[in-house]
Amino acid sequence: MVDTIAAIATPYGEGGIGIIRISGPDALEILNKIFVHKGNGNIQPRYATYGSVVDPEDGVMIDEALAIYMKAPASYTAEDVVEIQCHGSVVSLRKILALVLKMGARLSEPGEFTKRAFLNGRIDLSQAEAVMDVVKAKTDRTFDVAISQLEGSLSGKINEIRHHILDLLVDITVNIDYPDEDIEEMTYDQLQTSLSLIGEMIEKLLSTADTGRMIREGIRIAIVGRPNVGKSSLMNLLLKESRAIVTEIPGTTRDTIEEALTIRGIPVYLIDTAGIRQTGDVIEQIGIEKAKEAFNTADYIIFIIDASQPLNEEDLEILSYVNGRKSLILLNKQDKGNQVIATDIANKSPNSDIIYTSLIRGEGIEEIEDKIEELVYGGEISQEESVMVSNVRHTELLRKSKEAVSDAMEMVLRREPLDIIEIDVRNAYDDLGEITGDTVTDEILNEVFSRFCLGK
Ligand SMILES: Nc1nc2c(ncn2[C@@H]2O[C@H](COP(=O)(O)OP(=O)(O)OP(=O)(O)O)[C@@H](O)[C@H]2O)c(=O)[nH]1
Ligand SMILES: [Mg+2]
Repeated sequence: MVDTIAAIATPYGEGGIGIIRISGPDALEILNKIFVHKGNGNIQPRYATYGSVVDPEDGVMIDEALAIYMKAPASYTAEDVVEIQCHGSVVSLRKILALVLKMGARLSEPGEFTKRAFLNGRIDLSQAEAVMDVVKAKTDRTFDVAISQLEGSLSGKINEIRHHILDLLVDITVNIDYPDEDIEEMTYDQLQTSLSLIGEMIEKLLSTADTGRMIREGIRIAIVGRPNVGKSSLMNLLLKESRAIVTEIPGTTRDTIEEALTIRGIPVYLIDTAGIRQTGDVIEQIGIEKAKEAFNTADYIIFIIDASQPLNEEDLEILSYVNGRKSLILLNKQDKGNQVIATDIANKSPNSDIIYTSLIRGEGIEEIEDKIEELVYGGEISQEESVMVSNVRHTELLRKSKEAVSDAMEMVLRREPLDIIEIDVRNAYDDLGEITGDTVTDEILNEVFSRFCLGK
């Protein structure tokens, strides 16, 4: 027995309109009890009807509203859905919701509308997850990836791979069950070919995971260096506003400053830090500890050196930590002279990119943004790549599936019996099924939908 759920679907606050959403077998009946329409006739599916919401017990009108009825299965949840559009007032929305609940609906849990859409087979699990990504997207690029997943791009790819695995499973099973029949015998060579093809397909999807994660979740970039090299100047330039205090006094920034911004469609959390040096100042010392913490937890480091002066010990010490991290080194203050050149530091942190900048003149910002873009797209994945794995849950399942394929491959090479190989192939199939929700436990479902907002 499915009950009828309701929730306020629009954000809490003032707005032109607000929407209460009802889904379930009693949705229309509840609407009819509380809605008095101005015209004649009944509420028609897919028409907006103007009227007012009235408490049937005392006849008191709550608000003017438009009611829209979407008849099952042509609705978001594939159940009967009613939306009541009233004024975007917290009071009106709360009162109407209370009335709807009094008429027999239950307050929905977070994500329950979307969960029903999934349970009723209208969308698969990865599409349901994409709904929340669409709602939460802060940049164009994040939004594009989420929309494409919602449209089923990832599901399509996963189903294609699962189809290949299923074909293989059928062949294996037939060979196990009817070894003596006159069917084409499965050779280990054939198995090997199929498994490596499947492995490659999974690998190709996995190769988009880093980029996908960064686009979905954003990247944390820490700006570090000794005092007075231009860290706060960079922060302000990238933010295009005067957020951090910039002075010629070393030790100006004492606390870490974190700001969210968008660079070329990528969500970025930028952290300006206190200049790292030996100091007796207690406050500055705490700031430096925080700077080190930001350094340790960042995805990407921008290390600034004042190139108008020779490298000092502090620079060299920071450089030794930068080495091995994904990082960009700026040789700043080019306008004031050039005491440090790329070759002086290249061997001390061979994998860092190095750029010459004059932040006071705003020179080098384009190149810095280029590097951030490169970091995210890795040079291999194009901006237009449509199928991208962005969700950590999906990435983990793809990895598990890939491992199962590798295990199966190992067994094939060792010429193990088919029924043993079959177990791993089946695992690979089920792992991918967890992405689309074909093979999924209630626990996972609850976990996924608990992260949704109310009314979605
Ligand atoms: N000539 C020159 N001066 C610069 C450049 N970049 C920054 N400065 C100046 O250097 C001084 C320090 O800049 P900040 O951005 O405050 O440096 P910081 O690294 O944040 O310093 P702390 O917060 O003290 O660690 C300011 O006077 C800036 O105007 C540059 O490219 N050339
Ligand atoms: Mg500063």
